[in-house]
Order: sequence, then structure tokens, then C-alpha cells
Amino acid sequence: MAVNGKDMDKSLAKANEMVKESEDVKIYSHIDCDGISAGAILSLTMDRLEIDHEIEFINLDQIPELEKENELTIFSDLGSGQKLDNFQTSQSKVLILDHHPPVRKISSGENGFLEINPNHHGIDGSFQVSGGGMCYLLAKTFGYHDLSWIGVLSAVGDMQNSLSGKLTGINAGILEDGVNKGLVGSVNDLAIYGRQTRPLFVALSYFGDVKLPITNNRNEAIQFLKNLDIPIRNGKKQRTLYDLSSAEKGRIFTELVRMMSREVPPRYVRYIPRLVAGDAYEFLKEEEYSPLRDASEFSTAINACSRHKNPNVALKVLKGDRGMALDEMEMQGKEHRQYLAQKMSWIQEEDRIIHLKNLQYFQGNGIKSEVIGTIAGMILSYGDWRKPMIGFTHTNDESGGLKVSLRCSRLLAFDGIHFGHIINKVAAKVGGSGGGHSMACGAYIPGGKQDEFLKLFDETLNGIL
Ligand SMILES: [Mn+2]
Repeated sequence: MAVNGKDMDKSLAKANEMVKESEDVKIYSHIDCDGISAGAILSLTMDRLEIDHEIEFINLDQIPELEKENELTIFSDLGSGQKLDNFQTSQSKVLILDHHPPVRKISSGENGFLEINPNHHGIDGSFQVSGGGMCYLLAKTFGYHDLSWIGVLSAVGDMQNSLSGKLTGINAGILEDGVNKGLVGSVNDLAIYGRQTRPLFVALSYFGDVKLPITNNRNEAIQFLKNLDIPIRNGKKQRTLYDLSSAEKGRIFTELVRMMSREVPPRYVRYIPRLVAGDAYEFLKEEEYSPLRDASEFSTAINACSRHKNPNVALKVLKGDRGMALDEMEMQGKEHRQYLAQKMSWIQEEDRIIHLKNLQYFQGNGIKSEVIGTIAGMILSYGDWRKPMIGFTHTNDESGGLKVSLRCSRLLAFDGIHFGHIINKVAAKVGGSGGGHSMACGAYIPGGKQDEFLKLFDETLNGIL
């Protein structure tokens, strides 16, 4: 389909009318970083327009009950993939602002049902605009350009910059609004997580994708910095990536590229610079060395809230609360990190990583299904980076089903493997469903189907890996 942003602008103008005409609004948004950010943009927009509204964060498989008393129901960062027959025939108007692959055809907005989705207009919803980005485009029709920073955060939270190392398409336009408002800074930097808050040697020890001597080894990381003549502290303060001069960053870049190039098969070498550097986004109104200052770290803090079913705390912080809500969010982050560390050592101490020919997996029984993906990503650095890591755990409901999560090195994705598509096919063959990104995806499968799933998955990768 041809790119037709103009048609999307027309739809956004219609959405603007729908919102203005409504006196009470119900918002359902996805319970992840993108969805919570989307909810914050909508809620701030409603506040400014003085429209009564209520907001609820839900999973993609939760189709809400129809509440007839609301004049307008908005779905953000979800809705396009859901059957909404009840809503479609109801008296209540419906607005969907989503970027996931749509199941319905493009909507005209007649009968009070308007769905706005970039995929309907030839615009890619995985890399060019997030759910929060779609909500920002609506906020922009009211002139609220200052909410653009939240649109940047949602794109980063949705990993829309993960393959190219920067925001592109509509996301780049949203970033530009943030830069013009003096709210967001964009810098090309080392792609090492923890720019503001992590001591540099700790951040380096978590540097992933390829196993290096510094991986999970802080002493080696300290030695690495010494060899490059980079001090690890500044007086009493441990230096973070944010403190480094560009010359120092340049030395780290060169050395990391050299070390990694030695570790990977020749065909991967050309992808290495993309793993080591990328654009970082900074929120200029936030305090330096706070986790809110860096988009990537902010999104982790929001994820910690959503994964432990505490999205409203993150919502408050996004809407400006830097008091109680921020304290609570920091507490939640701490608990989250403790939980992860505990589960990580349990997997390692019990040697729970099992290797098959083309993949590796662990049975994470007892791990919360919301964090099984995070754990799979972390444990990958203790396994074999050349193969995907798959984690299994039970779902929260009574069905006895399994939640499956997969993470892999970005090198496999750069090489053209899309595990989201693969997991979708394999899950369907065992009576489940799945999908997601090329290097981070998941599925739900019936209990008792784990072995069959693994066998099929392993076979599918023959000749691909
Ligand atoms: Mn999203």
C-alpha cells in the first residue's frame, strides 16, 4: 500500500472532533511502557480540555466489558488486533489509536467507530510509530507539542529504534518536536545501558549480544577501562557513561568493536558497529543522574511498574508527579531488580539451562509470567549467544497453559532471522498463539505441549542458524 499520511491526518482531525464533543471518556490502554505512556498523553490531553475521563490498563487478551454509560471509549496501543464487535454496534463512540497489525479494514469513522492505525496508510507500525506516538499525533491536533517527549519515550519503550539504532519515520518527527521544545536531547553515544545511573564498569559488564571477557565480570571491566586510560571514578563519585568525554567514548568504541569482531563469524562483522553505538535520548528537564533523564532507563522503570501490575504509579510520574509517585516507582524498581537477581541465581545454581542443537531453554516454573522474557534476555549472557534463549513458565490463570518467551542476540536479527514470525508458526502448530519482534517475542501454548514445541522449533531452525 502506498504511504498516505494525508489520509491519516484527516482521520486525526475527525478524532479531534470526536474528543471535543465528548463529556465523559473511558480509556483502555495496553499495560506496557508504550501503552502506559500512551495513556499518559491521552490523560494529560483530557485534563487540559477539561474532559472527565477514566483510564484502565489491560493486557492484549483482555477484551473489556462494554460500559454503555461512556460517551466515548478510546483504545490506545491496543484495539486493532482485538475483536470489538460489542463496541462496534454500541451507542458509545469508539476511537482506536493503535500501531499493531490491524484485523479490520480501514475505517471511515462513520457510525461513531474510528480506528487510526499507521499500517492502514502504508506506514510501518513496528519501527516508525508507537502506540504512544499515535496518541501524541492526536494531542498535537490540539497544539500540545510539549507532550512529544512522552511520544519519544513510548517509541524507545517499544524498542522501535532497536534495529537501526535510532528513531525513524514518524518517530523522528516526534523527536524533532521534542528537540524544538527544548525537552529532548538526541546524541549519538555508546549503546551501553545505564547511561545516567550505572557505574561505567557495571554497565560494561552487562554489555550483551556477544560474550566477551568483560561480560558478567566486573573485574575484567575495570581492567578494560584501565587499559584504555579511563578513570572509573571522579573523586568519590563513580563515573557513568554520561560523564565520559567523547575521546574516552571513542576509545571504548574502537576496543569493543575490535574485541567483538574477533568473537563472531565473519559474516556478522559488518553489524558490530551498530551494536556498539546508537542514538540516545535525554529528557532535559529531568535531573542529571536520575533514571528519568535517559529514555532507555525511564522505560525500564515504567516496565518494572507494569510487570508488577502497578501501572498507575508510572502514570502519575509521567503526568508530572515527582514526589510520592516517584518514590514509589523507585521502590518498585528496586524490588523488581531484587526479584530478577533472585531468579537469575536460582536458574544458574540449579543449572537449568538446557541446550538443544539450535536453541537453549529453561523451565522457569514459579517465575511470574510478566517477567519471563526479561529473565530470558538476562540469562542469555550466561548461555550461548549464537542461539536463541527460550523460557517457559505457567500462565497466571487456571488453564494450566504455558507462557513462552524468546530472546536472542541482535546479531541474529541483523542477519535476517525474525523469531516473532517463527514463534507464531510453531506455536500455532501445537495449538497455541504467538508473535512479536524479531529478537524478542513470545507465545502461549497448551500445558503439556512444551516438548513438542521445542522439537518443532529446533527443527525449524535447521539450516537457518
Ligand atoms: Mn505498543
